[in-house]
Amino acid sequence: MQKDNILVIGACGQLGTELTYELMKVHGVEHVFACDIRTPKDVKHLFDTKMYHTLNVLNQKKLYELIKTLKITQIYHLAAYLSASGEKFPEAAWELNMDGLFNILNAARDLGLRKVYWPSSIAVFGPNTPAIMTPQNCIMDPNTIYGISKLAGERYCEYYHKRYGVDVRSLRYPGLIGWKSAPGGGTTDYAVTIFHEAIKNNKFECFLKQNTELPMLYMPDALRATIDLMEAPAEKIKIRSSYNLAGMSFTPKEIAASIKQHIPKFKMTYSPDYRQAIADSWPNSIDDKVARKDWGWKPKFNLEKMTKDMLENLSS
Ligand code: AKB
Repeated sequence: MQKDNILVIGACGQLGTELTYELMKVHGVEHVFACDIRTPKDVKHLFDTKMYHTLNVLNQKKLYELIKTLKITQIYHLAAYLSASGEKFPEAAWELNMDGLFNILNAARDLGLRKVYWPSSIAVFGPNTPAIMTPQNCIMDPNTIYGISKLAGERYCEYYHKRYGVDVRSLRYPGLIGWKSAPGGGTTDYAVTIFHEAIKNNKFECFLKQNTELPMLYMPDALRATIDLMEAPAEKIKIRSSYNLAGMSFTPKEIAASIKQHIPKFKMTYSPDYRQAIADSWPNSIDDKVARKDWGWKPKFNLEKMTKDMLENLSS
């Protein structure tokens, strides 16, 4: 059987960098291509320039050309503005998040791609969503541009699956935490920066209040969930909007306490900014039983295991 050729769009981001390398382990180095808006010169510390291509996903003509030239059969489309940067640039965020997705869904339909992955987020939920163990289906009233674009995107994914048979799959990521790549523009980013600051300076000023509980997921779990979902037989994928996905939930105070177990001198202060309102509109915890049942999802990391792993890897 012909091997799949994979294109990762938004490959220089927090998830993209790690996912590209994980996909190479599954599909082989020569079958995975990374692209992003940056020039090859700017990303040579991340990728071998032979497998890297500069692409603005809003340029449909170039996107279609690249898919044809590289004989791409699967796309992971990760390029997006996140919640905090989306509030700074709402129009640009809407354009990238929506038109970028349309270009990918249309390419899948027009060029016959085998599969598409597109991430959604807990940002699809809003102030009237049940905040504790948020179910798969419930009131969804996001009040950030990012959340609104992700919710609209979910509806489009389901529509393209039903109407055109596009095999599109998606996960509603919580905040992602990893040590290999830096996040950018998210409300949950504090939970990554805190580790770097704890190691460098033994202190961190958090932009959220101490008791703001949010759902989070450690990167090895996020990578496994993404690849397991994409490798699952199509008939197991019953949800074509996006699956709830959970790892752990914690507050800034709890993650600080967990870090203090390893770095007793660590001190946390709080100076909430505009991101507090975004966090307050999101769930505290997520019920992911549908993902568990449909394709066997199960997280491996809790707060303690993640803290130990993050500190060990960042310190070395
Ligand atoms: C953000 O904080 O915007 C993202 C997300 C939860 O989707 N990490």
